[in-house]
Amino acid sequence: MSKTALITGVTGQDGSYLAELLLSKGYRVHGLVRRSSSFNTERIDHIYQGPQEAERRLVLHHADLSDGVALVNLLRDIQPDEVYNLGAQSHVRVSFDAPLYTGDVTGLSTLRLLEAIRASGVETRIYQASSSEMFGSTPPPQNEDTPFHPRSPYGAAKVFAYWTTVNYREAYGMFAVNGILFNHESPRRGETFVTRKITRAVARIKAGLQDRLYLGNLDAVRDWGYAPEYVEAMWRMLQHDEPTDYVVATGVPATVRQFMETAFAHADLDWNEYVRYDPKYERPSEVDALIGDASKARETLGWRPCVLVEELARIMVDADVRQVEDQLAGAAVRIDR
Ligand code: NDP
Ligand code: GDR
Repeated sequence: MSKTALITGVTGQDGSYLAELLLSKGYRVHGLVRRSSSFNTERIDHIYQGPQEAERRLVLHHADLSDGVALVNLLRDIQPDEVYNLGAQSHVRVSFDAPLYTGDVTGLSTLRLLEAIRASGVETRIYQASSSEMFGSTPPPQNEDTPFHPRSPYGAAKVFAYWTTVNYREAYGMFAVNGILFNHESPRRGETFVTRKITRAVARIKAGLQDRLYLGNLDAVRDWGYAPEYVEAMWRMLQHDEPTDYVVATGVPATVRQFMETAFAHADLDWNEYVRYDPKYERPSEVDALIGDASKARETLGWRPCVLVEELARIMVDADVRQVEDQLAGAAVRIDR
């Protein structure tokens, strides 16, 4: 019997890779999509199956994480074996501008989902997308025993969601796990996160479409991994016998400046000519350094990262260069007509 999974945040970077992974394993995948006035399914269009298709294995449902009743109904109808809670307002800088909204969607929604599981009576395992941002100002290396000290409304909301998940495991015996994932990127990364902002700008500068890139703090240290490998870790957590929490990281530190240098160098560009500082991109309180120790995931789940930060930067630049070339070719065809 094939398994059934529900993914919240299926239209996001991780949701799209996870949906691909689960489909490749024979799952029937249900995705929660929030209503938008414009299309928001670009990352999953290539695996989309319309309602008319027979044997549909990817089914999308309109719902919002703020709507607890919709979550109960959805769970009762779908009866998933596994739930992956990836939906969130996931931008740290934006969480300072929209703190209450972030607290609601990123924090309280995890509680809504856990309560919806109880209310619907569904027997399911649940993965919570926890974050290295919870460690905040606690110095690296960070592992599962490192104390949390969040530095943003986003980080604080994720701490609430983390402890709520632990509590439902302890109080109700739910198979509920936290994956504490460090930054992970890909060509599908949202365009306003710093890696993608940089690689997209490199591609556009190379094509003559842009001549400036404005950034904030270049000294922040992050541990950047490759998103397709990280969704594999999520899946492994739910296949293990025991529900417990795991750090997922490469253990390799790099500053924003180093990522930027690698990306520009890969396109034979000198970043000094193009990059300028704008304080607008600073945060009221910054997370200086995140470097993960993923020994537990390696030893318990057999999970290991392959793509490290320099290769990651090159993969992302190459993908953005191809995307800009395709856009320009498309525009040329339209002009020809
Ligand atoms: P994205 O921002 O790419 O995706 C977030 C998803 O959540 C999108 O599908 C978005 O929908 C959806 N969403 C936002 N608000 C709501 C809402 N009110 N109701 C329903 N869905 C909503 O994030 P990532 O894929 O990068 O990350 C996945 C999860 O992992 C997030 O929870 C994030 O906080 C967490 N995380 C991410 C890390 C990373 O480095 N990428 C590291 C650690 C944790 P829409 O497409 O319409 O915007
Ligand atoms: P982060 O990712 O905050 O780590 O959260 P982001 O890419 O936004 O920032 C990384 C670092 O780069 C610095 N920075 C800039 N950031 C952005 N976005 N734009 C800029 O112009 C810029 N200039 C410098 C930031 O100050 C920061 O230090 C990501 C998200 O995916 C979260 O959802 C996730 O939980 C964490 O990673 C782990």
